[in-house]
Order: sequence, then structure tokens, then C-alpha cells
Amino acid sequence: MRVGVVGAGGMGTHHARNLLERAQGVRITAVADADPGRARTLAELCGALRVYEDGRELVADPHVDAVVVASPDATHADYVLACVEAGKPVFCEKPLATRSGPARAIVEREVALGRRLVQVGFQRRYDPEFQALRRAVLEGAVGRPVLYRAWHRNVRAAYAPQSSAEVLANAGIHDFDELRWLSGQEVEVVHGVVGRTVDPSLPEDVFDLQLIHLGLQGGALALVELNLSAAYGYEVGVEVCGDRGSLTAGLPGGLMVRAEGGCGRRVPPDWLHRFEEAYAAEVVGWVDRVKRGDPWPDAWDGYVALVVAEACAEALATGRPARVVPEPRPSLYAAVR
Ligand code: ISE
Repeated sequence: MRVGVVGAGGMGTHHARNLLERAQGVRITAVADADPGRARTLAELCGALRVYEDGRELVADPHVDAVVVASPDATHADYVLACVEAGKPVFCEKPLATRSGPARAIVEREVALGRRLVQVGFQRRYDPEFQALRRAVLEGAVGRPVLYRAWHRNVRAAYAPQSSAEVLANAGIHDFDELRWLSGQEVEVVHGVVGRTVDPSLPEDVFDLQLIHLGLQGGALALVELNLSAAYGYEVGVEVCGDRGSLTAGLPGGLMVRAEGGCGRRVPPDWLHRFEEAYAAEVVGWVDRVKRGDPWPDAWDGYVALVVAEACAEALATGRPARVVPEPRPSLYAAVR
């Protein structure tokens, strides 16, 4: 499979390396980046001969069979739509778009074509520990799940967010997808969101700490702590409380370290370390899934997570609950799995 990479920054480079080192039968033939120097550097690393400034030219290149989109968030939807129009499978870093409207347009295009071409980079679904937790929940280990308590703490944001809504669409989006995937249920209502600014360099109406209360179909509740300014390290975890027990994933594990007058486990510095295996598994999985025409998670998952992010932004802005209006899922897409 000849892959083109749009976006030669941190994630584009990470995915390209994983493809080269871990996937079978893949060549990277083209790289595009608005910064030509950066594009050339990644192209040299990958042995790609074709270099573009405009991702749309890469998508149109006949030497490219499938595309990885890892450019800035605001550009994702256009490149993904171009791939779908060209009939080329695409792996898109999350979020699928910055607003639900353009994500919906991608879904509609796929429905019109009758093909699922888009996979979205919700890497937590490929994390072995989260997968083990989900299996245990499905096997009934905790009885009927009634509460999901999730935390998502970053040392600092990967970018300087311009608004609280952006924090939700860029970072919270993982948590919304995780809840859908773990519970098999859609979010029905955002009961409330409160926030505050922790990082003093952010404008005071940009909340890098948000507490989000959600209600899922079937009645379970969820509490998400979204925190982009946790100075000590990167942590993502969830406790699933059922009526007969609870399961937790994401606690610091590995070696016990006694040093510097303390004793404990190491906390990873960032998502690349914490989700190293998951990032590799998702792109290797993508290559196999392209062959089977079965991307996972797909454009519908990318769209629905954005709808939830927008309902959270509304609840935060109004101080009132926001309903997530249920939408019929096109038959092209399977129920959340
Ligand atoms: C970043 O882009 C990621 O995808 C990380 O997984 C997430 O934890 C972080 O909040 C995002 O900014």
C-alpha cells in the first residue's frame, strides 16, 4: 500500500515511523506540509520522493493509495473529504473536524458512496488496558455499569487553546469517544459543565480545567475531569462502577521506584509515552482494515463525538443542561462497538 502523509509535525512523523517500522507491505511515497522544510525532512526519513505544500495535491497523486491526515485540526475535514471524493482510504488524527457540520458532510458523502473510507485516530480504543477493561465489563465483572468516572490530565496542552470549546473538541473528544465505546451507549444529555482557568498564560475565559457531567442512554452517569494543566505528568484513566463492583484502568503501573526521598510508580510525561502501543496498533490495524474495508473507529464515531463536544460547550456557556438530540445512525455504520 502506497501511503501519503499530510502533516509532517509530531503526530504525522509518529504515525509514519510506526507504519514504516511495524506495518507489513507499506511504503510512504509522498509527504505534504505547509512548511516545505518540514515536509522534506519527513520525506527523507521515509524515503518518499514526492513532496507537496498542499495536501490536496498529495491526495490527487496517483502514486498515493491511502492517506494519513495529521495536519492542524482545522484542516482535517477538507483533506478527509478530498480523500473520500477520490475514493482513497484515510486515517485522520482526531478530531475529524473542529465542528460537527463538516464531519456530518463527510458522513453524508460516505453514505452517498456506500463506502466507509475514514478511520479516526481515537487511539484509546487500541490500548491493551482499556481493551481489557471493556472485555471485563462486557463479561459482567462489575454487574450493570451505573457510573463512569474518567480523568484526562495533560502536563500542558499540545497547543494554546483559543476557547473552552476548542479544549472540548481537541482533548475532551477522546473522553466522549471512550465513554461511547466502553458503555456501548450514546450520550443523551450533558447535565452540566463547570470550568476554570489554571494556566495563567491563558485568557481567563479559556478553561483548561473542566468537570463534565453526562447522562448516557440506559441511565448510567458519567463524570469526566478534563485537565490540560496538570503539572506533574500525563494521566488518562477511567473507573467503571457497576452495581456489583468497580474496574479501573489507567493507574500508574510498572516499576516501583524509590528515589529522591520518595517511593512510587512513574507517571508518563505525555500521550506519546502513555499510548505508545496503542498508537502503533491503530495504524498497523488501519492497514489491515483498509484491506477489509472496515475502518474502526469510523467517520460516524468521529462525528458523534463532535456532537457531544458541542453540547458540552453549550452547557458550559449557558449554565444549563444540554440535550444531545438523537440522530438515526445511517445503516452504513454499525452500532458503537
Ligand atoms: C492530544 O492531541 C491528544 O490527542 C492526546 O491524546 C490528548 O490527551 C491531548 O489532550 C490532545 O491535545
